[in-house]
Amino acid sequence: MDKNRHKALGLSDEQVLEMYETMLLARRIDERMWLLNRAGKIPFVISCQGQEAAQVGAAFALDREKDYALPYYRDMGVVLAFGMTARELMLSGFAKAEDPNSGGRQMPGHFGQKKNRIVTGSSPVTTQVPHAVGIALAGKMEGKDLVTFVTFGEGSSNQGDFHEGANFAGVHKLPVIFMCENNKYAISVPIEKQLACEKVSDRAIGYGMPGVTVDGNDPLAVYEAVKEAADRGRRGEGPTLVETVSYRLTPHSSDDDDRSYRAPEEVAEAKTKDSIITFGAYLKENGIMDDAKEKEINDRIMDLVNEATDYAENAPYANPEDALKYVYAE
Ligand SMILES: Cc1ncc(C[n+]2csc(CCOP(=O)(O)OP(=O)(O)O)c2C)c(N)n1
Ligand SMILES: [Mg+2]
Repeated sequence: MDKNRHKALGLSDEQVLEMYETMLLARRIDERMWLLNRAGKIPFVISCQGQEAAQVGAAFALDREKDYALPYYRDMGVVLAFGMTARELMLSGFAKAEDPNSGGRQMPGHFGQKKNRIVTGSSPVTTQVPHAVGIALAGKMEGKDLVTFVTFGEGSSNQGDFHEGANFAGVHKLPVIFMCENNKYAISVPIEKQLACEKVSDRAIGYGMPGVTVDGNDPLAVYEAVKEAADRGRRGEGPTLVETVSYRLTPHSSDDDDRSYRAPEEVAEAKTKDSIITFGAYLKENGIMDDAKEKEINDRIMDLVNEATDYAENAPYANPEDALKYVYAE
């Protein structure tokens, strides 16, 4: 990466350090969740690993006081940047009553937190896309200065919901940012078997919006693309499709064994481009972080993860009679 690229984008040293810390926090929470799952303490993990740079780079380009996020299950980096805490994510992992996402009733990864404008989603993939379009329409009708940011995987970009949502947003010039986190697999299906076009972003032209593909391991490239999309949306010029290309570094979920469909060498090769390493190196090259600072950040993050784990493990479960809460009118 070129020197001081962040300055040209209007980002301060403090802001890029905060981006790095958010990426690292997401990674360390995720790693802890795998350990807890293998120890039989939490039921399920679906990872952000390999996608932190895309998630955090994008979130930092938004107005996190006003804009709406409609994340998909891997977006730990997005929700942390929007204000969800390590403790709250761990409460969801342990399925405890105090989990703000669903009171421990949904699987982990079903993010939702009203105060931070993180809109809850459903398990069928891509259903969040029409919701994002609807919120953008409501914002436009009410004259509000808001952009909606919705993410999904590349496999999910084949679902009708994506095409219907993109078309409606294109026709009505709604301020929606469609961000496809292309991690090259949809469970066991590789990208070559998912799309007949070369890029997911090629689909944008069909809906009258710009489509760009950027390096999903580079948080600054994603920041730049999403910032431009947000500015466009705020100017009333309509939606944008951003595709971030990275790689899913873990199996699909804690219930998947990826050795049955991809070579370990392929995963090892992808790990050499891990954004936690490459963005850390960028910060060091630019004199923003040194070894001592890196250790201080790591120690602080591990303290947070430990505290969150202990708190969530000891927190009470929901009462059985709360299972139907909010399902029917109270
Ligand atoms: C409508 C629907 N079909 C199938 C599934 C099962 N499913 C869950 S995740 C997934 C793969 C999605 O792949 P992709 O969109 O590339 O996202 P990734 O998991 O790779 O981030 C599938 C098929 C589902 N949840 N919803
Ligand atoms: Mg995928």
